[in-house]
Amino acid sequence: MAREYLDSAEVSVIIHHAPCLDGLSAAAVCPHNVTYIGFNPNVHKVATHPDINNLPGEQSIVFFDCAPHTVDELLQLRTKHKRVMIVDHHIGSQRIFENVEGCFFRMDKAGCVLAWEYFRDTDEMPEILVHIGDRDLGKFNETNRLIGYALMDMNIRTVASMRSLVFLDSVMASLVTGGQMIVERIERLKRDTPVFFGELSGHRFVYAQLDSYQFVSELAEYLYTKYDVAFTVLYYYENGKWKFSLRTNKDEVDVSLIAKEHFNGNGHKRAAGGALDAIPDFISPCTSGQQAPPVE
Ligand SMILES: [Mn+2]
Repeated sequence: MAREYLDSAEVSVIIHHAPCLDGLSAAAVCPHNVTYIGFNPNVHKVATHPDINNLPGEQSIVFFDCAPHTVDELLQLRTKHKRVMIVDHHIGSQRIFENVEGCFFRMDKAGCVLAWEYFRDTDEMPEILVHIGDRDLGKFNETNRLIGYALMDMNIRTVASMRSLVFLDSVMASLVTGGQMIVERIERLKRDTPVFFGELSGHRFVYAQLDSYQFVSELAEYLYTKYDVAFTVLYYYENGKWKFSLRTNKDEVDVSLIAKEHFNGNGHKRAAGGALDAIPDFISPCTSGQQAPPVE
């Protein structure tokens, strides 16, 4: 189907979801010398994306793991190029493009798996793509949890770096080991981080200072599960500001409101954040174990 619409050997441009491990992996398995363009639908529009607009005409373009916002945007692009195809698994985009020619959607497969099948057909898929794909579909297991930790820690941002990983023979074993090391780091953080309790907007909360944003979610989950609190506040010093991350697992608590009122911030009901110039009074000053801000 997708191949009948556009032969994979003809593809000259790949527009892939970014920053996203699945989208980068989709681009990484393309075996040809093509132009890669990262596309974040939350930020970009096709019509105003400079890299897309600066393409010379008559390209054969595939959107992998992402799509334009409207059918009009797609049709507009098709006026300038030979072929523009969409291969995606986002349900919102499926609703927009399901009756449009050259748009292929599968809800049961991730972008990188769809890309592999399109470009590589029956070749055996590297195991790492199965795990990246499953994570992208929200199917978590012990192995892909470890791999996810390791990949996130590597902060992969480019197709080239993803490609250099995907085809390494040792990649699975190395990422699992790397992930185990990160699990150890998180366990150590849970064990060694001094925590304190406060009260805000009638809610008891637990707070702790961290070195960075990394592992905020893991530590927050640990703390709100362990202690009888409405929410967690984890904070760290970054770029001259104190950053605060609020998390809750309680339906009756809306941390976005608390972040707005007390932390100059915003966010979602269960996860929110803010930034202040100083640590506020209700995060009690210098209890034992609290570190001074780093000297800059
Ligand atoms: Mn995806």
